[in-house]
Amino acid sequence: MRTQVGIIGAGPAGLLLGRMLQRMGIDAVVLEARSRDYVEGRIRAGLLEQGSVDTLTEEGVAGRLHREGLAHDGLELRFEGENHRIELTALTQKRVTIYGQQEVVKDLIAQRITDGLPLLFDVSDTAVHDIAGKPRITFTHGGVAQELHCDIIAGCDGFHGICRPAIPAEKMAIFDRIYPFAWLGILAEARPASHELIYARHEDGFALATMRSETLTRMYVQCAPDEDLAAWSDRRIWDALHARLARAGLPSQVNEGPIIQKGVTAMRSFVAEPMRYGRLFLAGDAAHIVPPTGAKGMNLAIADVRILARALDDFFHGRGERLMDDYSRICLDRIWKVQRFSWWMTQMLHRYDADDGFEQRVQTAELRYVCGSEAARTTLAENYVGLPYAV
Ligand code: FAS
Ligand code: PHB
Repeated sequence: MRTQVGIIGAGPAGLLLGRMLQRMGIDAVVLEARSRDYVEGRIRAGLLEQGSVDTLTEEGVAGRLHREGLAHDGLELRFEGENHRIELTALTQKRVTIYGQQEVVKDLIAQRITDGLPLLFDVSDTAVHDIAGKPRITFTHGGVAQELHCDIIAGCDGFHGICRPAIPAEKMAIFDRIYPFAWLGILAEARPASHELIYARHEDGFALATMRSETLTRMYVQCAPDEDLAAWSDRRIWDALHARLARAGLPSQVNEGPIIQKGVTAMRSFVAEPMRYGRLFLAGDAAHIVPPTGAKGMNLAIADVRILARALDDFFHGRGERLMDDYSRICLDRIWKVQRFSWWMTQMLHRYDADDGFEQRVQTAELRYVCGSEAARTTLAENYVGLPYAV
């Protein structure tokens, strides 16, 4: 097999890159280890920055997003029983939209299949070769060993993929922070606690009330990093949510209902530099991980592939390799700003067990400052709705 760009991974990064290249007249093959049902059923991110919505709209894959997505103009910070609204749109003239990552993935897969473009599920034994020269991808599909010759390989295979490890360790710098807690997330058939997101800091730990629709609520509670899901009965989860999201003197807003999905998400900040080696380019979680407190993971993947697609457009259409050479630097500028914001939201809102009281007081002071200062609220808002794109 031969193509211009071999894309490994059919998550948001790989699928959106494939769509962008298609519209630029560049051939690509997308290889995915899992089944279509699996990738379309994976519950992950839920919030899209304004830029991500605009990008998906430009790429002609946002029809359902505009019909079913929930646009938000604000979010709520809750601590010490007080509620403080951050007026995102009034401060930035931008909105955020709730639309599950799996819905984005479904829309991109449907578009690629409708267009009859190569997207292979259930591939195995994927390996990259000669990434500094004439790249090849070998893999097994349908029990048959295959070889894909390409000019460029896009490593969109997530944190546990094979592309990042294919870059010689001595050529990479790794930056890694593992937080001393995780999130236990639930999906429940119940009305959301509020029409906007609620980020709550509580002495028992962090909680987040978000949603997927008017009748499907998505909620998270801080838990131990090695939490045993079996230790959290439905009752215990609901009790923790009622307690951590409580407003002084007011009834709980949390609506209970059948929990249809539970999972524990580790909290980590990770960056691999650079994001390119020869003809291999990393994008999305293959290169970086952010704690979900800032709602940035999927949005950062979209920002990466916007730059990669434009770089490959220049390369394949005779406009040179300058953007390819600048790819990593441009991506990393945004990535580290987003890492900072995600780390800042995480350290401001979570309980640190090792704390002797100092961090807890600094957290309270920070939250009070943010809620009391329009400049500070604007800073939070402009990072949350999404920083301007460099390209
Ligand atoms: P992805 O991991 O989505 O996609 C990579 C794809 O590559 C996968 O489909 C995988 O099967 C495939 N692959 C891997 N190895 C392969 C191989 N060898 N050959 C072929 N294919 C291979 N972000 C938020 O903003 N908010 C959240 O609440 C949130 N929750 C999350 C919960 C979990 C459990 C996880 C793991 C992540 C969460 N994230 C969240 C982050 C998440 O949304 C990522 O940022 C997003 O999926 C990044 O997209 P991709 O880079 O495309 O990687
Ligand atoms: C979600 O809706 O899953 C979500 C929203 C905001 C976050 C994290 C997760 O910060």
